[in-house]
Amino acid sequence: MKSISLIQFLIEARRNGQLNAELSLLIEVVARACKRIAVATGKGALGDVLGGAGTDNVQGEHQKKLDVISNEILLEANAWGGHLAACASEEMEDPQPIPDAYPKGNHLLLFDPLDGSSNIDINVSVGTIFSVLRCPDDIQQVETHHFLQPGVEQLAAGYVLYGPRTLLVLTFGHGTHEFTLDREIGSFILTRRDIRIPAETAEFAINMSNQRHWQAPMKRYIDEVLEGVEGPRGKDFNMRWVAAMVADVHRILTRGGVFYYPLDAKNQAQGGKLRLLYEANPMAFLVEQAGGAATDGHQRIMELQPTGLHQRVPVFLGSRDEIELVTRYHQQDLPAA
Ligand code: AFP
Repeated sequence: MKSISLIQFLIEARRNGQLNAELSLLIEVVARACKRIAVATGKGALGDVLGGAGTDNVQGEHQKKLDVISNEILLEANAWGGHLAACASEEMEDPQPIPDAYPKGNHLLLFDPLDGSSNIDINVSVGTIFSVLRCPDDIQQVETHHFLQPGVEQLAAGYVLYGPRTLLVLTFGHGTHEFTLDREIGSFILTRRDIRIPAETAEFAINMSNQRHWQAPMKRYIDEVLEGVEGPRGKDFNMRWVAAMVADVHRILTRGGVFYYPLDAKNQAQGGKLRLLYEANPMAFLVEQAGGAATDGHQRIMELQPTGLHQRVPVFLGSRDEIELVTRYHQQDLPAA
């Protein structure tokens, strides 16, 4: 079978009018930066990159050395490319404008440089998540509010999964596609075109240790699922939880399933656990483009109007039938927060 590299794939998409040259080059720059992150994560103790950085990020979470390294790699790679007006990251309180020394473009890039970083030290999968927005025209200086666009405005989104294989999963609104890094030649090669998520599933992902903190609709849904073949659902379910959203979403894009991080008594004050702009929205875009669904329990994630750069939301995504059911339980129980 003739292999298609990421660059060839993007050139074809440009010829088909699916994306413009600037966006295509921006995706290439992000992919190239992620190859460097893959090398850093792969070195582990040999590269002195394990353990804490001794600092906290804007969310008050302890940063790992690799969180900081990955953030710097993405910032540096994107600063000079000429395709961006500014970047925003989980690791930085405010957006970072492109330095004056470099040409500026008309895109905004948001990223979680290393999602699931508590997995790093135990050698389990982690990933980078990114989202691309258009920068409004005639902006002298990019400010936080320019990033506060609903997910339906995303031009592209994707993640890179650093696992046994390094994979890039990408959408620019024309399906969701997977590329595998061929480490010998250093290129991402198309390995799945137009991924589809089955509408039905019997596999769910949730952190069950939070069960006693959940709201009534979540408790009801999981209680029914756990009753298996004897319960109202009439079938046995299986559970998986990697604790790195990228890996859990990748499983869903491979064999179906659902991922839940609901509102609970512990995260209620913050509005949820996962970040809207650089976790929930890009994942929702990828999942919807593969035929799945993504809600906050009440409405489509991609239609939420963001109110803050680091805003958190409840997340329910994956196989469509299951997401519709769990969303219906929430809608019947409570008005949207
Ligand atoms: P970290 O990047 O701090 O490890 O958080 C990962 C994450 O944001 C997401 O990738 C996981 O799905 C989720 O948090 C895991 O949360 P719990 O630790 O509460 O299970």
